[in-house]
Amino acid sequence: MKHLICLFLLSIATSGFSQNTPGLKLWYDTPSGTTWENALPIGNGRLGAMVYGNVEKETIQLNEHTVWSGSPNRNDNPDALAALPQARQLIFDGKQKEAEDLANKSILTKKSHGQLFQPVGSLHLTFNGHETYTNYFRELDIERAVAKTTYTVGGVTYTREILTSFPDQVVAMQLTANKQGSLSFSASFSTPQTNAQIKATSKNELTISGTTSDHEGVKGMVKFKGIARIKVDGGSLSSNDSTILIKGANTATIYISIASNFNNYKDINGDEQARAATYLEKAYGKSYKAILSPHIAAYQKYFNRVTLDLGTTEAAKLPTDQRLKNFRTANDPQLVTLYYQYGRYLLISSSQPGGQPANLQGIWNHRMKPPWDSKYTININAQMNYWPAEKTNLSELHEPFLRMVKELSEAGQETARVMYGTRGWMAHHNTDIWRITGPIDGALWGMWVAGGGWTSQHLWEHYLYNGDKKFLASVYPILKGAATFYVDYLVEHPKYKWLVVTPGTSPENAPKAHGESSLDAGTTMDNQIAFDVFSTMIRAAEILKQDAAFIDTLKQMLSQLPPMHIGQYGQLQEWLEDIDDPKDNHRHISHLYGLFPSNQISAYRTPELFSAAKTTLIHRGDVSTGWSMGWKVNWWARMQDGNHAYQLIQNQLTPLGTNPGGGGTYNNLFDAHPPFQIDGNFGCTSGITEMLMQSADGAIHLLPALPDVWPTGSISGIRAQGGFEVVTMQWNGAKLTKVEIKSTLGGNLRLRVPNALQLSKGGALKNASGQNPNPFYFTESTPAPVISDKANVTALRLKETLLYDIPTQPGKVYTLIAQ
Ligand code: FUC
Repeated sequence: MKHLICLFLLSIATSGFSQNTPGLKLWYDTPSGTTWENALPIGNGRLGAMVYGNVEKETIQLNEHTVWSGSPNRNDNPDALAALPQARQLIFDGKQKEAEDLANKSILTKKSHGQLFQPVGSLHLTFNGHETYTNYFRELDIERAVAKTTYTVGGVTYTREILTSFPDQVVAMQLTANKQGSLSFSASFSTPQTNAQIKATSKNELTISGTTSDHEGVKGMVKFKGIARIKVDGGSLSSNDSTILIKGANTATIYISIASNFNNYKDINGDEQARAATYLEKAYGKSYKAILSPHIAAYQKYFNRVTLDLGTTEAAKLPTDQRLKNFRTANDPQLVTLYYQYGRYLLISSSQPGGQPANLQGIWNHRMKPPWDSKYTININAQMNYWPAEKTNLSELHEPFLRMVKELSEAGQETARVMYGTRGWMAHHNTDIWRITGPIDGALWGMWVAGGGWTSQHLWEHYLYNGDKKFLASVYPILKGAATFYVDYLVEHPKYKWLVVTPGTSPENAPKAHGESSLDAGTTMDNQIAFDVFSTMIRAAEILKQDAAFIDTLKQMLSQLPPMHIGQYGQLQEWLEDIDDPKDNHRHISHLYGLFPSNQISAYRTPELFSAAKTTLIHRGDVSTGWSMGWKVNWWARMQDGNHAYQLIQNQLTPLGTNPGGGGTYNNLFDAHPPFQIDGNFGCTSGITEMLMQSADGAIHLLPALPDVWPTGSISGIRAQGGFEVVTMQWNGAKLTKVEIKSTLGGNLRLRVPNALQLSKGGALKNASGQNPNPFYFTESTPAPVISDKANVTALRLKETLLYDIPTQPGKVYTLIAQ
């Protein structure tokens, strides 16, 4: 305890001095070697590169976001329609295993189980004579989106800087030495692609041209072209078949352009050659410096919107991999800040408007057959990638995901019609760049029908943050289509008479009581998603004054969905039957969708469910796969338990191998499922925001889950629903000292805070009660739960808070200080 107090004091003492401390950099005093997860990621949303920082043999591994195996294809299974009534009957008869067998035989796809996101290749630079070196240092500066490697050989210091330019759409690398004429190296390409050619096309240009692979019966037809062109100052350039030699240069600049023929999920008639050449010609005319500044400006337009200061300690002075090793025992709040901002860096770098959404590995992959094909798992992982988008002020970067939802709504109409005989649209648990919507992998995983329902909620979330009615009107048909699928797919449960999704699953979990089959009727997550799909659709229709008759149908059906159930152990039931195993520590806790990202379970409105959610979280335990721990940070934040949320951050921020049976973090701060999966990075970044601010449950809750280790700090730039932006929020001794909130849309600002505040210009704040009149904070009533007779449910004791209402006007900033 004494030790802890000392740590707190140290943290208080040094907080606020982040300017003088290591900035937002990942840095190391050793090269990556052959370990891809040591290399540093750079990206511009379309191009991704992993920079190894090796001295004698440098590798820059390259990706382009549209380089996927296969070509436009669908994977519906039309046999499903005939099998559907029998599958339902088997489930209602308690023969889940037989239903699963039937689904495997007649509902699962007979075609592609999804295509592969594939690498383009790597650029290799060989520096003969650089085997022995001193003063080694490499870094990724996430304030500038530039990576750097520097070292000394024979008294000469060599420096390499590399970026993936946002405006110029090329990878640009500059190599310098502090002595004229010292740069001599060779450059060559390699690729794991089997259908590709590499050649030197002139004394300073290398090309790589290829077509992606066939996979699962789908012909590989994405053509890609990569060009690396080198410009030197001094020295000489020459080439043989496939290698460029640079001798005695003062500086060298390498421009890498990559493009594909991909236009959209239905069209691959683009001209990859012309595209790659156009980007290259434009960039090649510019110096590295001329590429650098606009790149930094374009990046900082997003990145600089949010700053976070949790204090800093001596621990921050060590290289990043050392800090990761020490994090569990050291007090290193600045590592949390770094990790938080790294999540934002990764989203900016892997998801840009007009491009593809960040996939399982964002945009960084070196394998021809990456884990889970590096595609989009939409029963959690792809959504998690976008949890930080709105709240960390990167709303525009949500666009690739939102467009994917639109494309799924197009592709998924046929799936809904052909497989289930419904109107509307749906998707199962996975998709890829071709927007497949059929069920894949096996019924245990694939027989989940809520991919459309859940992803469509991101459209609503985008509206709630920005209040753009035009946007809402443009996506209204997608919301309506998602709801229409449910209208047709729901059936009456013969025993309980509720309307249930069946077949459905609680993602990837299979209760022993059901013969370890996941197929069921009315799983809690399916009910919660149907609840959200209907209630958001009703609200969208009311806002846009449309479809009155349809709203009546939805309201009627909404009231017939199963309520949540609290089971014998006081847990939130995962299934309609009370069959949860309190020892089950499955990574998916899908029934807590209702706690986060949804808001059906609330500390204030549904205290029994809130208590049951906590029991469930405790049953499932902490250590798990990386993404599961990331989700748990958000859940414990919603439980208003900052110390437990922090414990999950500690679990996540450990080197891989530290958590027996669980995930952790690689040296480059990539999340480890394991293997690398980027969702955990994004999930944790969202969770850290949720610890400091939540906009849910009818109010903006400030410091809802502050852990004891961050008694003092500040954050600026995060956003809340209803167009509110936290211009700054400062706290000291776990009490808010100053809060400035900008209202962009006007409306009532309801704040829940841990200590009494007043307007800075003087004047008391009005205490709030009842439903928040601000429509962006409307809370849907959650039906009363069904509670087992055996359950002992007591409402949790909450920390005391104050609730204020402040009327706001668009464009105005409201400054509050502690009383
Ligand atoms: C889901 C998860 C796995 C993994 C995969 C990509 O299937 O259950 O843990 O994250 O997606």
